[in-house]
Amino acid sequence: MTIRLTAIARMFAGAATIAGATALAALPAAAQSWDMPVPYGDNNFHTLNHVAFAEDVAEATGGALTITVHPAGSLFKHPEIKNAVRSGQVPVGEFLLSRLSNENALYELDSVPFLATSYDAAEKLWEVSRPKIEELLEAEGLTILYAVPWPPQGLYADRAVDDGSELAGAKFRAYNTATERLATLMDAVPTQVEVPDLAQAFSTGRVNAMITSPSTGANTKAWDYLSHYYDARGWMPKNIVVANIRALRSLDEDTRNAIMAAAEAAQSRGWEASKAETTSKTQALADNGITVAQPSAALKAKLEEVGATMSAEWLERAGAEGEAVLEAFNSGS
Ligand code: PCA
Repeated sequence: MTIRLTAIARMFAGAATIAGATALAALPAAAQSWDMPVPYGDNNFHTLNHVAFAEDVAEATGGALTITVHPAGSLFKHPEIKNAVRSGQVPVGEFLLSRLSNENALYELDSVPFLATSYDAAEKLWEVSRPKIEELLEAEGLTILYAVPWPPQGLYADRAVDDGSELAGAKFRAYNTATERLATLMDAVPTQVEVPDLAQAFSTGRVNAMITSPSTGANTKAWDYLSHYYDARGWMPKNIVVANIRALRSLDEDTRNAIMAAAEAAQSRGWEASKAETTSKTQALADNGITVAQPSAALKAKLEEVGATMSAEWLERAGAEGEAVLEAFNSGS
């Protein structure tokens, strides 16, 4: 996975000219510090990847730029992070890309069930959808630093689920519009809960089922309140790290280059970490007493039926633009 440097170079062409014409540009830049709000906890592989990114930047710039990662929505809550970066309250931040689905259906493509369920497919999906997503974010003054998928999404419940009917009426934890819709189509009742609030929501009975990764299940000790995990491999939603373009432009060129190089490394490291988590965290669920199983043929059929409905609904919302991206995804493989 590589960051497309051409787009970045284009973005900064103007800034370089202005800086070059200024005597001040020759002065050494004062040390700067950036705050980076992220939604997930400090034991999560995405968060650990951001910490390594920050370390890389500090090292490459000789301490000229230090980035402080604020985990678990501690600086800004998840729903506020994108706007905090857009408005310049913070220069950089992370969020789940598909949370922006109400702004444009393309943001939600990675959460359409059974479209891309392997890392290779997820990579291709990102390649074909990235240019449009980049354009949409740039129009808001944001640039993409890196994007990393969660491991494939599986079904957790406090009961055995043999054909899906067991979930009728269950309180189903959702993390975006797509998981809300999925819950409704499974005849369950969706409730949005952020990961930092998950353990409490389960232990107080606010929810009793969810679809998420083995990582999130293990990070939140799902074995304390859930009994079954079905490795359904439904989709692989991505977290995205964006920076405010004005904030990037305010840095000298060396510092900017250090950020872009560290971002490229973070993207590769993140995808590898995600792959490793798929195995290690599924094992952790089993080791801690969760019944880990493949979905039955009936459950699979039910999930696929729900997925087909959601794909059709997505296409309708995404229109010709979405269709073109989907065609590119389906071609040549
Ligand atoms: N974990 C996040 C998003 C997808 C995932 O695997 C969550 O459960 O909110």
